[in-house]
Amino acid sequence: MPRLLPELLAEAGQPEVLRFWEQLSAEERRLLAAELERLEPGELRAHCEEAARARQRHTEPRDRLMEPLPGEATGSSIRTDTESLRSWRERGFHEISENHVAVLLLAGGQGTRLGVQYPKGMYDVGLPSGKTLYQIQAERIRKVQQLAEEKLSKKCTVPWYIMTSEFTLEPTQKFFTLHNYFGLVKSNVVMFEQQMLPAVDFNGKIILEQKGKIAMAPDGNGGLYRALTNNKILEDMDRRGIRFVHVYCVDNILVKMADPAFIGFCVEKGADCGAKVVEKAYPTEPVGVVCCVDGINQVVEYSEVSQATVERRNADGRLTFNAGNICNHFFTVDFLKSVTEEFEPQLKRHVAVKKIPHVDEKGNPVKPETPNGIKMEKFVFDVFQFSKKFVVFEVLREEEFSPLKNAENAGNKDTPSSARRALLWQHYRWAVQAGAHFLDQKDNRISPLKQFPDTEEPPAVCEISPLVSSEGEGLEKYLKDREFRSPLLLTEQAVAALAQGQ
Ligand code: UD2
Repeated sequence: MPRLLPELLAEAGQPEVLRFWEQLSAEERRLLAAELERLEPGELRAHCEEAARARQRHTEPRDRLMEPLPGEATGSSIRTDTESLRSWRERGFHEISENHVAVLLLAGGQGTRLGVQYPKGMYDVGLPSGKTLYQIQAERIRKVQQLAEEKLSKKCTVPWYIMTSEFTLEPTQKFFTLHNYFGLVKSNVVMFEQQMLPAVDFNGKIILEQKGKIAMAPDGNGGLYRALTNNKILEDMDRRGIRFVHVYCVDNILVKMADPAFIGFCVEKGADCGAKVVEKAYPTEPVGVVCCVDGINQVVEYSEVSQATVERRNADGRLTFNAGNICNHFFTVDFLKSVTEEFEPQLKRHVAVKKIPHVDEKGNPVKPETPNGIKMEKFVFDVFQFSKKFVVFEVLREEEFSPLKNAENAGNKDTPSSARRALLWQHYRWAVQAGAHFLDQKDNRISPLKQFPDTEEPPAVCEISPLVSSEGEGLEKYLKDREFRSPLLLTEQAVAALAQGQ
């Protein structure tokens, strides 16, 4: 046994972790030792003790302190005059063309609800093109760079930072290599790893998933701030001259990468932090609500609000807490520096009580039927409380939010098919708005629908490559007054052919 391991574990108050040591193979011992050596004993002890206490702790419900957001903190892509929208977009494109903007993907989650063994970004929701979430996002970055270059006649780069975890780093790297970084320059895609923490039982003891393996979990998407420091990411941003970062989560198929309107809005308002919101679809929708707690604007997560609060309505029938967080955030690099240098240790750890597979005293595997352990997570939005100027930007759900969370089971929302449908409806709308006519099996024109029921398939299948159009712009020249049979796959090659009148 490596000499320091027993000392390390005694100091952390966790000597039992080595109870099966004698039965482990050389390789199992090596892996366990490597995992343990990454953990600092003092921090490990604090983590385990805090987890056990947190289980006992009565979490003070914040409901009675919650108030809806004050109007002046909110901007909107829906309720704003076209001139303001245009000027925000121009400002956003200007910052992009100056190489001031980066995107940062939170991709360290385990995708437990979706039930796949690989990173969610590699998921193919069944689009005609077969594109995965990663490919769609990569192509949207290429397009926003291209649009900024065209508008401001300046070559530019939007670097893509991808936070992974022990579960997702290697497969993500391999996937990007296999696909040649989807046409992006490799050095502009920076992958880094967030920390993992042991899950503990209700007595504060580390759970062994196997005889030689600790049950580890990523430390939540708020692990971002620690990971930025550990991996010197802000230094990398400084070297590139980045000033603004668009942070987003992996599973929203409609995410607008480095959205110029959002970036421009936040910059024009002098914000150091911003969050995009959509109107909540139904009271119990699993999205945090952006609101004001005890005078401070922040997000209260869906798992931490009472049923009565989520169902509260105003006199006009609208939900009182209506601003749904879609995990699309804006930060200035200066603000991220203040968080990593000063505020990160103050971030609250949220407790998740889970069923965690483990081994019993004899080393036999057990799949618990009731919760038996605790995982502690930080949330990415918990830094909003430290902001000097926080703004909220309201966007249209059907244009910007359709998350892939759950496996395809009857009754489930936010599934592969709902994500696929959301994207295909959006592209169908864009095509119809650009003047396209779709034909049915008998070559009759399908009458374009005015209403868009998102539970049904669109009347014609149309998928538009992000390399062709990012928000429905520029399609008239290919589509206006033309007839198409379904499915229409509008790739760069297809539009080149259309441009030549074929
Ligand atoms: C997130 C938001 C919720 C709402 C919803 C919309 C948080 C804490 N909650 O809830 O308010 O906006 O998304 O879809 O942001 N991740 C990591 N490391 C981790 C855990 C998660 O990188 O340790 C990533 C994960 O890969 C994903 C994102 O964070 O891209 C959100 O994680 P989630 O799907 O677990 O969050 P969810 O749906 O509970």
